[in-house]
Amino acid sequence: MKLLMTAAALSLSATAAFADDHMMQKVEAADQSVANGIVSAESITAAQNGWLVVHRTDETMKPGPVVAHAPLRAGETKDVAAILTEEVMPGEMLMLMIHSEDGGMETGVFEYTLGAKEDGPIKIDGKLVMTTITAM
Ligand SMILES: [Cu+2]
Repeated sequence: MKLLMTAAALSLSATAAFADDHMMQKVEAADQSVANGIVSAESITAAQNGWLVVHRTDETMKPGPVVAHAPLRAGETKDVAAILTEEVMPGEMLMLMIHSEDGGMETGVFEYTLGAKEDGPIKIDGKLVMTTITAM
């Protein structure tokens, strides 16, 4: 009986922890070499299936042209890799952003172009969910 109650308490707290994580959408990535043609994020937590979108950016922190994207599942994904479609040189800044799968014509097809609504960025309290890195 005592053991059963302990197990129940453990599973309850595990559920609560998952719920907290689920609400906390985020992108974790570090400065990295992209010489292998890949931009990596160590961990991404998204509320829905969607996309990791990699924009060019600079000190102004405005998202620029898209240079890579990769599909994301709802929940936490470790080690997300996006293939670069353009060359990125050492010292250039990149912005890794969570985009949704909403508003386009097709599910599973990346339809975003800069400024478009299709598969556009998610926002929490009006803020983009993103992080910036510098290519090394
Ligand atoms: Cu974006």
